[in-house]
Amino acid sequence: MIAQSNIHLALLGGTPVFESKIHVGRPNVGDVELAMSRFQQIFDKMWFTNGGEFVQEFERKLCEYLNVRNCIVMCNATIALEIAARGMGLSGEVIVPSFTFVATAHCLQWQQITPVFCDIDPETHNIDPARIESLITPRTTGILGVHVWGRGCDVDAIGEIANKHGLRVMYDAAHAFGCTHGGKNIGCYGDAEVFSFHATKFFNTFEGGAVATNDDALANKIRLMRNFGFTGVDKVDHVGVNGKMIEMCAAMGLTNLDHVDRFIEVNRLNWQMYRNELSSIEGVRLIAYDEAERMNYQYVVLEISNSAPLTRDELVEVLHSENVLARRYFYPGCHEMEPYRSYFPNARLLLPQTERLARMVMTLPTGTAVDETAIRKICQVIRSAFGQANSVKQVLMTNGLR
Ligand code: T4K
Repeated sequence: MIAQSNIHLALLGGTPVFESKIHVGRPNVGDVELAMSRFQQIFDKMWFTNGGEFVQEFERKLCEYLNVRNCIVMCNATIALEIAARGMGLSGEVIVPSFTFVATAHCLQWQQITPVFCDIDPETHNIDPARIESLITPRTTGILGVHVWGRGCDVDAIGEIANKHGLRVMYDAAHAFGCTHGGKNIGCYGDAEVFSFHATKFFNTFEGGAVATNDDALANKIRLMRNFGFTGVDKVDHVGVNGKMIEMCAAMGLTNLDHVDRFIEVNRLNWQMYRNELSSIEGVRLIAYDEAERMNYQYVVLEISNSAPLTRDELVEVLHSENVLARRYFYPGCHEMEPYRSYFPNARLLLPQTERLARMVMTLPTGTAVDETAIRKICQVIRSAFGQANSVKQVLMTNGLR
């Protein structure tokens, strides 16, 4: 057990608490030997891509796991979002939160669809349905919600608005694999939902993503678009692109899918440990997960309020100097990134909650790469940083924040 006294912080001349870097987003890997034997089979069969056996098996198993009719795997979630948006016929303007990874906005802008940024609910961090209607114009064709941290959007309210105005709905579910909302698996909401299986996600296929939908016609269209629009040998009936997942990634996905419950349990226990360690620290709020739902707990999210002795950015500096690579999320909001910043220079006036949370929110390392000892040490660094806030501020003022 580590003593609760202040650590001699690296920023104040001490030795970093961790010798090597602790990451947010360290990949989880299931059974490496099984993965290797699957990789060997790929070389034995000399079938690398284009709807191979592992991709087909992975899609079948994902449909079972998610209880959804269609799950179309892709090379990554960004391409999956683009193809889904195109398959749904989105055009003109689409309403989207700015408090998200920039891929959510880019998937629209990439195809000349204007992302219209909507503010978020300060409690859920998800798109605020109460703000959507005032953004609808004659050019609006859809709403793209993001289930931030895996916590489901207010799908009922969004669905109602969409029905009233004849809009399509899709969800960026990059954070939400394995989560439920309203007791149903995320993957079944809206016209389509998109998962990311990037290496930094708790369930990964190296790189990868998938579109889940119960709309068979849309699924068929998306399948064609994923493969250049080919409907048969030498026959193209659709504009398409190359969004295919390769066999190596599907093999990794199959291997990790068997361990997904274990990864979630590890994340849940880590999250609980952080909760216990951080509960008494003034100015730090750990984002909670609904225990009535199945959540993946893949993000340990803190809001650092004005009453904390250090700002979020100052705390991140302290943690980095101890080799804890905490991340600011989502910083800055998409509306502050190019080209959106130039296109909509006044967007921030309509996004007060996004602006506020982008200054307050950070994430801490979790997953199979951290253990109880590491979590206790990370929390002790936070306590020590707050305990020596004046000295920390002075050093940062002299050296300048990065
Ligand atoms: N929508 C949302 C809401 C998303 O969050 C994302 C992706 C997408 C859509 C698009 O999904 P994909 O097209 O990527 O499937 C990462 C990921 O690249 C990205 O997938 C993720 N969201 C985003 C939030 O974060 P970076 O720029 O933070 O990655 P990077 O290289 O800084 O890595 C983060 C940490 O993880 C580092 O400390 C190093 C560690 N790491 C990383 C990799 C790649 C490892 O330990 N091993 C690794 O293999 O973007």
